[in-house]
Amino acid sequence: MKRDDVVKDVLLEKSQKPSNSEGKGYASANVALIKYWGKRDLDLNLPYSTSLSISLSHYGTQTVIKQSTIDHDQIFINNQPVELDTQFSRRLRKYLDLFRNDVIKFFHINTESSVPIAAGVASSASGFAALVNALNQFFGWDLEEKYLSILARLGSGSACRSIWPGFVEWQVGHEPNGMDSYGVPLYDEWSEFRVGLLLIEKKEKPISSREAMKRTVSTSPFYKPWQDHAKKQLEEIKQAISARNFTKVGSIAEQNSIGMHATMYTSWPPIMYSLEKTFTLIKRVWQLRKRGNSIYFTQDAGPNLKLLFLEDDTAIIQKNFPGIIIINPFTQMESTHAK
Ligand code: 2P0
Repeated sequence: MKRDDVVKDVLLEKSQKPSNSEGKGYASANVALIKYWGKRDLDLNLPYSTSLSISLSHYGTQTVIKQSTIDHDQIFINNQPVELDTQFSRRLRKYLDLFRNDVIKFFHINTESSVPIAAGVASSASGFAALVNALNQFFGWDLEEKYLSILARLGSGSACRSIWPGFVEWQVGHEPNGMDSYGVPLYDEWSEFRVGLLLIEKKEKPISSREAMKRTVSTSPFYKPWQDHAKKQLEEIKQAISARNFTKVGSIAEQNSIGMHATMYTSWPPIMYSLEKTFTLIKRVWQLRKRGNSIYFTQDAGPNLKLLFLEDDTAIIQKNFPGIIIINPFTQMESTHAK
């Protein structure tokens, strides 16, 4: 099953002609508490297991798309033109190939992001989800969120969770075409829940998630046990979220993340996204826990850490982690603009 076939299935008889002169879309970044790591289908970004994330409200990507007035794509980041042969542009243009037609051959895109690109802070997730939202408005597809999620997944797996705010479960699905593998919101509001972003390094990562996942699945002897454990963790964390049991949510998320990094470290050749600073900060989290503070961390495919804590611990967090960006995932979004 190819990506083009999935797009055809999703769009069916939808118009190829844009309904609007431009389309705008916003999507939050998301942080996985139960991680997606490993694809059963590399083309369709279908995962081996269900993952669960929290979307980061104002922290995300805003994209505006329209028809290009010249005979190639025009890509801008924060209104600055980007070369078409960079890794970023090539990936984007390949994705846009799925949506070119007789009417629209080339696109003009401006994307503004509060998320550093490719530093393990889910920039591709908010980026592709925002792009799908923008395309939906531009073409006037009026798609159900389930289908927006499927289209976003074709750009980047984790993007399918960024279609919704709050806690989102990306269901693994079983169909070969992936039509049952998309994000579903949990609808659990938790106003005291906080995520802190510790940006250690903003540079591009040394190995892409895609390559790292492939290597982990094919070489780590601990991949399968981690997956089996993650299934239990998923059920436990969902119960803990609905019971607002923060200690349980934090400890399951931290264990799941450490387990994922252990599968990478036990791959061959080994993969390690952490830098020395990452370990220093992890130890600081553990010290604070020893002192009785309910603070946990999770780490994605990069050296940066995301801290999980409750509102009451904000002052302690700020004192111990100067420069941390604190996000309230359940704050009301007044506008769709990235801040
Ligand atoms: C996640 N990560 O669940 C996991 C945890 C990083 C570690 O999803 O190849 O950019 O585009 O499907 O989604 C990062 O991988 O990978 C990721 P692709 P993606 O958030």
